[in-house]
Amino acid sequence: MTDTRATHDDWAATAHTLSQALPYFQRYAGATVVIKLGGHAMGSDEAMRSFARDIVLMRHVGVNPVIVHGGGPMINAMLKAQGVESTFVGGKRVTDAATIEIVEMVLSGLVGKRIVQAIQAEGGQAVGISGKDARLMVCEQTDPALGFVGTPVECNPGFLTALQSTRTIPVIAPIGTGRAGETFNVNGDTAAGAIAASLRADRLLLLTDVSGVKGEDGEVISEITPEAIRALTEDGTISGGMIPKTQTALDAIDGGVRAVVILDGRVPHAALLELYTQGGAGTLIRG
Ligand code: X2W
Repeated sequence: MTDTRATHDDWAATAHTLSQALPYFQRYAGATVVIKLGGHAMGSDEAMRSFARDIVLMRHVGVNPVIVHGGGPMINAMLKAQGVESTFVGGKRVTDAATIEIVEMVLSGLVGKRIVQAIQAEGGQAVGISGKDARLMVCEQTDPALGFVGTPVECNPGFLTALQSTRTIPVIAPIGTGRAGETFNVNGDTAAGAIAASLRADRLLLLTDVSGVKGEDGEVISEITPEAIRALTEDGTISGGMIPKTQTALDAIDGGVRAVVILDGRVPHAALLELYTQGGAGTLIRG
């Protein structure tokens, strides 16, 4: 026999949680939230299902979610299988002609469509595109030494707003087009920051594999200003792989994004925790 009292208590807790979330549902109704899903945060099929469910829930309560994904580990695996060597300089993959083909195939073909399928399995509607589609992200070469690595110089988000009117969730691979029709590989965080700025997004959530920006005491800082980030970077407290993320955050805020959150995408329901609970998650950066 099932313990109906325990079940009833569980239901009561769920109803309480839903009720508590009302002010947050109201606050973010109509907001544009760009979510960068890094390859390291994608994990298992179960984690993907849970992420997709959270995105569909956000859409359902009136948020306009825009997904920009990475896929570094998946690119590495495919390059290895094809016997193509790969190196990184300053956090960016040196991308020659053979590499860019594989990068585009993996990001636009495999990773993006996996996310689209996951969202649709939860009852949402999504389309997978890259920065090439509708000239969403026009790039210039970042540095000749990096080959086909691009820096976004112009974003045309009109197509994304058109998708919003049909409640369709865009899933964007960080591939850009050059003015002469080249294909560029763009760091996923950089792409998410540029797209969020072009949309003047209310939030940019960077779902990573770290819990947030850590201070001198090694503890995650829950809220920080751009000035404090600059100071912590100068004194070496913020270092290594965190620098491209904090730089993306600063650029996004300069570009008109209201706030950026760096958080651990491996934590179940990370995006919901951030938007719909008082505690939030990770590090909030606000100008
Ligand atoms: C990245 C694009 C994918 C990415 C790469 O080739 O790995 C550059 O380095 P994560 O999972 O977000 O790291 N591009 C230029 O950023 O993936």
